[in-house]
Amino acid sequence: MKRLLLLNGPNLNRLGKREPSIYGSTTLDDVHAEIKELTAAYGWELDTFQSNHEGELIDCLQDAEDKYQGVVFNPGAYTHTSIAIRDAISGLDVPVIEVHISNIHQREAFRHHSMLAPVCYGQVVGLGTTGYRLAALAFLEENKKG
Ligand code: CA2
Repeated sequence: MKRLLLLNGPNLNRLGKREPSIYGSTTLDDVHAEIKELTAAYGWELDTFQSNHEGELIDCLQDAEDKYQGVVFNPGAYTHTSIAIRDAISGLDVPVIEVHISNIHQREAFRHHSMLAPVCYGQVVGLGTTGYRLAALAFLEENKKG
């Protein structure tokens, strides 16, 4: 069975509970449930993981090797700072799509640059939590083609 990993970085456990004007009112549990339903409709399994700790995210990416057809990853603020996460993605044989709920290009200058985008398969930005769905669909539809 094909498998997708949905990975979220720091503070995203607070999704839907704080700052709804930026991040909306959908919780991370809601996102997990929605993507679970979507992947199941394609006959895929979904694993989810969220951590506020850089090393745990790196461990999770390393463990993803050979287990998944794709990773949908919102790295939170580590997007803009983490060479270590970039190295983990770069050394991984599984494609990663970077997702941002907000439009990072409309926000503070320090959010405009992603350390990770150059080593990711793709990027979805600024479409709210629908971005997770679109990233998952990219893998689901791409793999359907054989
Ligand atoms: O737009 C995104 O998805 C971000 O990855 C979110 C990060 C931010 O540092 C990135 O620049 C863009 C922050 C995640 C914080 O999530 C919260 C959600 C609700 C309430 C408080 C924080």
